[in-house]
Amino acid sequence: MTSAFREDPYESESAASTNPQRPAARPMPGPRPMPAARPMPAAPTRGPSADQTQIVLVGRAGGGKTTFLSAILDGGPDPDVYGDWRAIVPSAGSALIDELQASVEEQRFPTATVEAATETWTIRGEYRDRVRKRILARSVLEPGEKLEFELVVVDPPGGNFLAPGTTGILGPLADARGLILLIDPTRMIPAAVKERTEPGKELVATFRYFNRLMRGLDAKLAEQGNKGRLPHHVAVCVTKFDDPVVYAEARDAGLVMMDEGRQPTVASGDPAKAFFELLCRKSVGANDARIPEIINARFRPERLEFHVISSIGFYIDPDEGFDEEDSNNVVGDGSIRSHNPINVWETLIDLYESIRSEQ
Ligand SMILES: Nc1nc2c(ncn2[C@@H]2O[C@H](COP(=O)(O)OP(=O)(O)O)[C@@H](O)[C@H]2O)c(=O)[nH]1
Ligand SMILES: [Mg+2]
Repeated sequence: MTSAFREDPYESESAASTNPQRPAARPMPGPRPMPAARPMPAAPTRGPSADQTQIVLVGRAGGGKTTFLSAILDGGPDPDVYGDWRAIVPSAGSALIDELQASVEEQRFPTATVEAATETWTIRGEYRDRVRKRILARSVLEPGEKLEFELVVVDPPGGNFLAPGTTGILGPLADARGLILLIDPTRMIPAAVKERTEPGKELVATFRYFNRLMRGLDAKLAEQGNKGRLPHHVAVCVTKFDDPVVYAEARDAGLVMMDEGRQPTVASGDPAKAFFELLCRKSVGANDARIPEIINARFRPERLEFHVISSIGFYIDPDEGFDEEDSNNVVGDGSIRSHNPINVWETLIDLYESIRSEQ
């Protein structure tokens, strides 16, 4: 493929990631670390639904926004670590919810978003009872805390991020407390880009989406009187980790470990950040190498989090468990074999907690 990048945002998306190349086996280090302990908050003083935390998903066309939402709708986080959480959608339903539900039931990816959807979901959670050590070395069981917040779901076609000033998305983005910034590695890793780009089509560089979004957001907030860095809490997420090309890249960089023996993962925090930086540095789009430094300059470092996620996860055989030789979760026509999302709910809850810790 040539290195020319085109302006048209609506490049075609390959439906399935089916790379026949199998990565070589390599031993993986120990179990997943527990997330850093958060201070136990005092009993909430406000009514549960008073929390209007707005979190918005941001990412290029085909980057995995809608599929991320289907994993939120269809699942929950690891209950041993996070307790019980679920998403409650408006009872009136919507075209987006219908499509997400149909895609889950039919074990396929949601269809490409054509019309921007903006709706509010309620995220409700209850942490497990926690054992706390008190003075005099006595262990005390504290009841798990109940939480509820609003997730403002803005799911525009990714192309809207190329012209943010005219497509009405800057308002919700400027109002949001949290951004989930999806980075699609299959539009960066040369082998993946080559495999997926149709002849005659050129790739819109990730940097173009990112740069226009940043400039638009900066301008909008400056109009509202913001000085200095952007105020958002940001979860930077490398998506599609289950894709064989993406997995191989992370594994070859020595960043993969087994998640409690279940399936491979890249730990959130420094390892995920290292993978994100490596992808930007090696990307087919030379300008993508600048994305990490721009993120560091635009947002406050203590409000940045890094995750490597997959909205579908790897294929896990119900009897045999994970087998690298048979781990491709997307087959043939784009059917999804099993539902094992990695770090999707965890990203959402961690981001919410990061916002809440400053409220
Ligand atoms: N392997 C894999 N592919 C994914 C994943 N999420 C999205 N995709 C692929 O990317 C395509 C676009 O995803 P979508 O969620 O519609 O992206 P959006 O345009 O950002 O909403 C899907 O049709 C899938 O082919 C994932 O977690 N794993
Ligand atoms: Mg979409």
